[in-house]
Amino acid sequence: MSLADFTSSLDSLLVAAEKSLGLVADEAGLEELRVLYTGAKNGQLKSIQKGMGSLSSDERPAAGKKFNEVRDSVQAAIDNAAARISGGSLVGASPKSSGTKKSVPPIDPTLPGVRPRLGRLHPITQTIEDLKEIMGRLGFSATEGPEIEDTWHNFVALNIPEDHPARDPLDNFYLATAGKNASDPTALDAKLLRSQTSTVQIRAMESQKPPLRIISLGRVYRPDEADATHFPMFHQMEGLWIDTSVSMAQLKSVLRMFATSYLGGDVTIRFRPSFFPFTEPSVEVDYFWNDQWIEFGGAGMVDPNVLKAVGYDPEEMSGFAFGLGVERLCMRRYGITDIRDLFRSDVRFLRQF
Ligand code: FA5
Repeated sequence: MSLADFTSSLDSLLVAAEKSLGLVADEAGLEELRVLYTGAKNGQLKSIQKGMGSLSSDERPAAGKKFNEVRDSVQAAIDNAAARISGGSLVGASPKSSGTKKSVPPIDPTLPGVRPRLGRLHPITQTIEDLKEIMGRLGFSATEGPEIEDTWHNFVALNIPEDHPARDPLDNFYLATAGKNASDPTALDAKLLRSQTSTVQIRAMESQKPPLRIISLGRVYRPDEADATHFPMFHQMEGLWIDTSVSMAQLKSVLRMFATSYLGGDVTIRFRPSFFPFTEPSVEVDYFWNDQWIEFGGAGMVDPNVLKAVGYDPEEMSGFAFGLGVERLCMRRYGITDIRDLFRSDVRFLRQF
């Protein structure tokens, strides 16, 4: 066989294939034509391909190129016929898609689309936004402080002396920072992950003149063992109101108003006498839920020593401060009974809120 004969057999085959495939009307007929032209054993393409063996080695590259072109065109005609029979169309089908025996599924434009799944804010983020909104209405503006703190802001300025158990390395995440104070938690510039947002009280008073009415929401860290109401990383909302005559009665009213706004008018809260080095007198605040009292915060009148540490005059200024557990508030609001569920990153759980 000459190259010319080889080429003309392929041209004739393609003309016949395109004609018959353009007319075929059902799947059975299409299958017959597919076997006739491209059948692996006795298909017409196969038998013409065998003729390549009798061509000279100079002619073979051109013959192979021609063969591939015709084979791809036949396959494209088969694919188009399949799409036509099943009611779809092959938009942009390329001859390179040869080899597939499957027909392209028809497109039904009347079917509803696939609804994209919308993301949502984590319940703690939602809670933080809600708390800011409520406290904003009570006249508190939001401010922020760093999560890596020094011992001055986390302890010393808050009237927590060097020998106080709250400063114990076992109760805090001190950082192994480079420098001479790396291993000395008593140094004023030793660094730790803040254990409370009360640090931001100090930062706010250091940088602003009174009167002051701020809140600060953010993460805090303690090496607490995780259980249903404790987690080693959690969030607090700090509040601070400093003015010439702020009273404990105002503190209680603000916390009561806040609790009924966020948790609902039927929530029962109570104040218990307590102790914090940076407030005097001090209270802890509980809500009643599922037959028990659960503590959700600490509060009190800012200790004069704290006012002195930031350069305020305790004879002129007074104030109250509070620090509330954001998770405990979120749990009561949404009926979450185990804090750990908030941090398992299980979208099936988180999608509910
Ligand atoms: C404090 O952290 C004080 N800084 C609060 C304060 C601020 C008092 C201003 C006075 C003036 P306490 O350690 O009790 O207090 O923590 C406050 C709240 O954080 C707790 O009531 C609780 O709701 C929450 N909390 C404490 N530890 C955890 C924990 N491991 N996991 C989740 N929430 C916690």
